Amino acid sequence: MDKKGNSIIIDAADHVAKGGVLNRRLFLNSAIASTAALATARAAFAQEAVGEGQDDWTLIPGSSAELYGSRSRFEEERVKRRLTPMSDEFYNLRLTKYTARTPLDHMLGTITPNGLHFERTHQGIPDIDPDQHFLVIHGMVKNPLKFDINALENYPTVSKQFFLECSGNSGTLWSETPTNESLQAIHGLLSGAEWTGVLLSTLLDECGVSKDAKWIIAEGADNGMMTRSIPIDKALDDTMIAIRQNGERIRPSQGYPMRLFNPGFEGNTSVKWLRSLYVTDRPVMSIQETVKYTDMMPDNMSLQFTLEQDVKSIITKPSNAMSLKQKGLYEVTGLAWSGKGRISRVEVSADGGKTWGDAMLQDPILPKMLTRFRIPWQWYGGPAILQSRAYDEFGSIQPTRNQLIAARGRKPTYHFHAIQSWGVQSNGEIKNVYA
Ligand SMILES: Nc1nc2c(c(=O)[nH]1)N[C@H]1C(S)=C(S)[C@@H](COP(=O)(O)O)O[C@H]1N2
Ligand SMILES: [Mo]
Repeated sequence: MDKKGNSIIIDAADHVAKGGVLNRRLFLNSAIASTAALATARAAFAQEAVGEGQDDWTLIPGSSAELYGSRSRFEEERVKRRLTPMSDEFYNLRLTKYTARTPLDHMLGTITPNGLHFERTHQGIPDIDPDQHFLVIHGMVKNPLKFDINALENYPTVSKQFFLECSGNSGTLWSETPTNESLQAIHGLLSGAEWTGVLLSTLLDECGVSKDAKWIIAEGADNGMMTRSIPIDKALDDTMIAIRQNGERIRPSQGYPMRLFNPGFEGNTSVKWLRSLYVTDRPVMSIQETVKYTDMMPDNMSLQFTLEQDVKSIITKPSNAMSLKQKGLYEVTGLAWSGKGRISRVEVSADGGKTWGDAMLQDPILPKMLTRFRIPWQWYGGPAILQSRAYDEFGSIQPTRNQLIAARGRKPTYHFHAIQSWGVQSNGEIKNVYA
């Protein structure tokens, strides 16, 4: 039914997969779009009630302008990062203190506001005075160089949108039983932003890198002195020294005043509070690339330097952050991304992966950035299993959880990128399930 009570006829031909998955173009019909909006609303308001019983803000002048804008106090209450840890075998208490997860259920586009960007530090956030912080580039170079933030701001900069994902994101889905934690807790180590910085290739060019150089060792100025080895090919490609995030200087939690940013790579390699880049012919084999951030295979051998994030997608709405209040039309929407490049296709299933329909991809579709997808779905009121499956332009396909486990076993804790399932119950409740 639409708002005026007329029934909306959905053609049999508009069903593109079983379980109510509909043609993505149906939302171009405004009657259908508004019906879906109505079904998704948490509470249905009768139209005549609008305007009644609310304060009238038109009667007095509003507050004065601020030197630095802040959120509505109501949003401060409602939209927050999540600090609590995952309560399962893969996570320990240290994550509570040093981890904040993005509220993906509140994101509608692809850019994460700076105050909601996820945050992961191993040893806390240093309080760095930018006048006392320098980055040195040394090792196998002709002229070692030293930069402060002001020097970097005077170089030609590039601004590009990229996702950042901790390779531990969604790691709880490796476990035997499906967790009851929220969308935000499971997948919230993921954000998207416009990063501005100086391409590392520009600085390396000025330093005169030896032709025998193969790796660059990046080190942070935090208490943990995060150290990672970056292949020279990546360093000469799109790696940047990021100094701004969505237009403003990057936040202390994101690496103020400067961080390494490796587009598409696991978050850990994007070393924050960057102070040293040491050019060399071999990787340093730091704790972060030996004990941690390696993927143990079924034969107990570990994959090392699995740097590129795999093709992946998640449904952010509906998710277990909400329950469905009534039968009818819904919009299924979510995010897809690949560390290799652009997303080329996303499919959605409502029957646990037996049949699939193509979702609409929202422009712009940028390489190594989140892409939003959407598709109409009719909920008949019975059980349903919602899934999304992403493809990238290089032909990589997001695997099912069973395929991923068949290939990699259950020992890895990082790089979980398989299809995730939201189990819709008959009463409208939604749970994370294994299908
Ligand atoms: N110096 C330093 N860099 C660091 C870390 C750290 O603890 N210290 N954490 C890494 C990890 S594990 C991740 S996932 C990303 C998180 O970046 P964000 O906090 O800006 O989202 O930063 C990486 N860079
Ligand atoms: Mo991470």
